[in-house]
Amino acid sequence: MFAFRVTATDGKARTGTLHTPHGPVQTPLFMPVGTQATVKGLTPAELHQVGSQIVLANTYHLLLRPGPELVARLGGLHHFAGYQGPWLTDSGGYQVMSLGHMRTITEEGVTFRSHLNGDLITLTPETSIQVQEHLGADIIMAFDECPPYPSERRYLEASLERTLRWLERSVRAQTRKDQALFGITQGGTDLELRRRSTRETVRFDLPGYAIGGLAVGEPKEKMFPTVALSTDLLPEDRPRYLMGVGHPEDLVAAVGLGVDLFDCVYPTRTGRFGYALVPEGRLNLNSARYKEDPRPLMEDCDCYACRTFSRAYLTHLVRAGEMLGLRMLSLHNVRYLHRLMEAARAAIREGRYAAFAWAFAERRFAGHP
Ligand code: PRF
Ligand code: ZN
Repeated sequence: MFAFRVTATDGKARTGTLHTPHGPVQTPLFMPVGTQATVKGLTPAELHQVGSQIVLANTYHLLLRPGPELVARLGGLHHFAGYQGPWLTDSGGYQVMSLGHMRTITEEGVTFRSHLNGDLITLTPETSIQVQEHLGADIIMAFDECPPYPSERRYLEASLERTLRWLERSVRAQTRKDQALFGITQGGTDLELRRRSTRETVRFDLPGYAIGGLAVGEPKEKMFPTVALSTDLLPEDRPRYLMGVGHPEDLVAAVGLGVDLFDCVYPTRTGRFGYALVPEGRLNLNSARYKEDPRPLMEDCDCYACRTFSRAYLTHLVRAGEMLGLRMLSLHNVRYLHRLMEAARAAIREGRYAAFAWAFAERRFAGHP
C-alpha cells in the first residue's frame, strides 16, 4: 500500500513515486504545513491548483482543539478538512517542546499545559499514535524528542536512546494497517550519535524514515554533513524525510544529498509576513520599492497571483493589510516550492542535477531581483 519506487537517480539525488491510500505522490516533494488542518488561507481547490501533493497537520494542535475523537467522528482529516489527497501528521513531541508551557519529559512521555486553556496534558508514544489513528492521515510519525541546539552530548545521547524506546512503543501502539508509520532519527549534529540513532532506527524496517532534530538553529555547515551521513545510512528503497526544512536553497542542497520529502511553514509564514519567494531570494512587499511596478511577482510563474496581479497591486494590498494580499503571497510561495521540486525531479530524470543546482545557486546568491 505504501510502495516507494525510485525511478531515476543522479549522484545521490533520486526521484520516484510514493504510493499512499489517497493516491501516489512524486518525490522529491515539498509538503505544505496545515497545522490546524488547514494550510493557512488556502482552500483545498487552491492547494490542488498549485500542485500540492501531501498536506501536513499537527497532532499537538488538533489534540487540544477540536479533539481527535471529533475529527474521527467527522470522517478523519480527509473528510473533516475537505482535502482528499494524502495527509501526514506529525507526532506532537516537537510542537510540545516549541509551544507547550511548563513541560516535563519523563520516560513515560511529555506532560505540558495547553497553551489554550492551561489544562495539564500528557502525550506519550501510545497516546500520540492513538490520536494520529483518529486523525486518519496516510503517513503518521513516531513520537520522538527533538533536543534544542545547542545541547550537551550527554543529553543528546540520553534523548536519542529515549527516542528509540519511544519508537518501539510507537510501533507497538499502531493498530491501523492503512497508515504508514515513519521513524525519526535524532542525535543532533553529533555524527557518531546520529550514526547510532540511524542504524538503530533502520532496524525497525519501517515504510519510511525522517531525519529529525535539524533546522533548530545549528549552522548549515553542521546540518548538511549530518544530512549526508543520514542518507548514506538510510535504506535506498524507503522515502527519506527531512523535517522542518523549507528554504529553497536548503531543499536544493538536501535533494542533492538524497532527501525525498520536506515540510516547512516557511512559504506560508513568509507570505503572511508580506514576502514573495523568487529565484534571487525574496521580494518584500511591505516596502515601497515595488509600489509602481507593473510586473508580476515572478516573470515565468504560472500561479493565479502572478497571472492576475502586479507587484504594484500586491504591494498595495499588503500595505493596506488586506487579506487577499497575504493569501496571494502564500499561494505564490507554495507554488514556487512545488515548481522548484518539479524542476529538480526533471533534472534528476535527465541526469543534470548538478548543473541544475549550480544554476539555482548562481541566481539565488549572485542574482538581483
Ligand atoms: N521531530 C518531529 N517533528 C519535527 C522535528 C523533529 O525533530 C523537526 C526538526 N526541526 C521539525 N518537525 N517529530
Ligand atoms: Zn506566482
